[in-house]
Amino acid sequence: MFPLAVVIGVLVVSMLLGTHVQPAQALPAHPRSCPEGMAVIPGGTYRIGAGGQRPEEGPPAKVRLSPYCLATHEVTNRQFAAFVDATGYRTVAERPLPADQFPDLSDGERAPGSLVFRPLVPEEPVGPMAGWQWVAGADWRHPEGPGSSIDDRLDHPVVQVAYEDAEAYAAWRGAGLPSEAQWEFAARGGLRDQVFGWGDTWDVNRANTWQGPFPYRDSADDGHAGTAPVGSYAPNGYGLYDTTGNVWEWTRDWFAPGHRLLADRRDPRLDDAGASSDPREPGVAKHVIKGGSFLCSPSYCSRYRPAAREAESPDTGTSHIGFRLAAQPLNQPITSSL
Ligand SMILES: [Ca+2]
Ligand SMILES: [Ca+2]
Repeated sequence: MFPLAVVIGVLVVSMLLGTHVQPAQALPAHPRSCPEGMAVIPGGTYRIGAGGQRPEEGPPAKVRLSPYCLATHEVTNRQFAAFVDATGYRTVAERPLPADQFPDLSDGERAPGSLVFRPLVPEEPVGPMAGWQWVAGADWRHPEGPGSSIDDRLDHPVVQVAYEDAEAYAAWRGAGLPSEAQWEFAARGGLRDQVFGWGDTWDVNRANTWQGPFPYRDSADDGHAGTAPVGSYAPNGYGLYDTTGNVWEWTRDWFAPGHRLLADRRDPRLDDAGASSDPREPGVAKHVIKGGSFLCSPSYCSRYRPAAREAESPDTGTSHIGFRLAAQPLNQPITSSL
């Protein structure tokens, strides 16, 4: 122990010199900050995935993340419209299929369009498409096809965007898309190994999902059938909205069953399309989507859990997939995956 007089002497000298005694764990000189509309996600070590749920989610694997920024909201129709107005960008769903790649299709079959969900009528059998159908003329401005509109949905998440559409928007904003590991860590909201983004108990009022018999009738007990305006439900512990439900969200990772390829790595991501595999459709490289949507019900998919994941073809826009942006902290050296 130092004599009290010596300690006091050091403090006095420090004050005279305009300095102060540093605590053992000094705070960063410049606290991390993020671009407007994004939250600081502190990073750390966690277990991605879950055991005892669906086979593609497990077993859990330890990964480590550097700090990063993630948008607090899904990208809205209003934001995507500003991008299209500024750049003239045409989404994948607005382009006809190229004749040289699809020579066996008629002009009508190559017409622009996208996948749209429509509830089945009572007694209608649930086929493999479970209510999904290809609709010519469906695109981000007409999410359910000709006659539908986003005029009263400008603050809803944009949908009918393929992966390259999400990438193009992100590049225009000077941002990127999150890796699966980043997306899941953020969706957990600071909790560890819990089932939902707020704890272990399901709460229908915490997110926009589906209630009632899927794919027949959504009773909308949560207040919304179809998409909801972003931010309609309580945020998670990191201030992120709609990481549970509303619309699925693209991540930059290619899909492979389980997390073996990410295990024990720092800022892991699966960038190799050749490593992608979906047992249901071998040979087709797909991206990971996360968070579930307004179509997820406890009886049918439950994929609104942070650990849940789905594989989606990058050229597929649908009426329940959107995205959110990620970025590096503004005043940090570039160390991680964005
Ligand atoms: Ca709902
Ligand atoms: Ca979402």
